[in-house]
Amino acid sequence: MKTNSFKILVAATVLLCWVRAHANFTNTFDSALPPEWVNGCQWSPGPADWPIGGSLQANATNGGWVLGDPSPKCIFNETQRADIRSMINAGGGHVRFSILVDGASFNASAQWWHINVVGNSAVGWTQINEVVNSWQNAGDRVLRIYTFKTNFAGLGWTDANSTYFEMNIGSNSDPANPIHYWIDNLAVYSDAPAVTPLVITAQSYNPTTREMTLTWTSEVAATYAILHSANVTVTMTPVATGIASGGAQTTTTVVLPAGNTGFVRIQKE
Ligand SMILES: [Ca+2]
Repeated sequence: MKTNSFKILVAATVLLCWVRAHANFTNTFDSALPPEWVNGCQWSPGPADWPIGGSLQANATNGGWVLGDPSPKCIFNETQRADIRSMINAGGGHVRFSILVDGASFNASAQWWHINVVGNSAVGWTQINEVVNSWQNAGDRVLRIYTFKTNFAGLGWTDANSTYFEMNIGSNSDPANPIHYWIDNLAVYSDAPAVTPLVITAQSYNPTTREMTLTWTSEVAATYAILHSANVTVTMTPVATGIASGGAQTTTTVVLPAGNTGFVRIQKE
């Protein structure tokens, strides 16, 4: 007796499948100095008027050019290094943090002061001078907040194979005037668009009507096509195109061509 079986295989395809997911990370220094931060810094409850708590504080006892071992240095740990590599691959990598000073950052003298930032990696030492170039009036107690932001290239973080990533933050001032600034709200992030993996979450097939209903994870505002072929050796042809995203998930029903076997693919257009 001849049996009439029908086999359908389904597959999901994303056109951007080589784009790797990337992970951002932050540090708000709320309760302790993270172990990756070494040299010339300590945990601090933060400036008196800083409403969001603990910070990292530079604690060099001398002024002058302070950059490198006497100044705050972050040797990003392996988890963070993996995240930075993923962001280099994804593109759009940035580093942002706040630099804070108030009266407790300075001695009683009126004085000039600068902040400099350096990235280090396999690419080498990459320095950005005078991200702050400011003046402190004698006796000024006011909290001031400066936001530093650069893309990864600004720190030389362009080699996704680098085995290390470091950042140094340093000050420059008169040698008699150490600068006890704070650092807070470090964010290392990529603004590259996130890629939603296309995963089929439900499927059903009615061999009488040849209707196949598929549900998959989708991206808002994307459109999708359903392709079909009788076997994998021939080019798949669309059975439906321009299927509007239903949001985080999309469900659609298509009528498949007649045949005892077939392959179906969902493709982001
Ligand atoms: Ca904080």
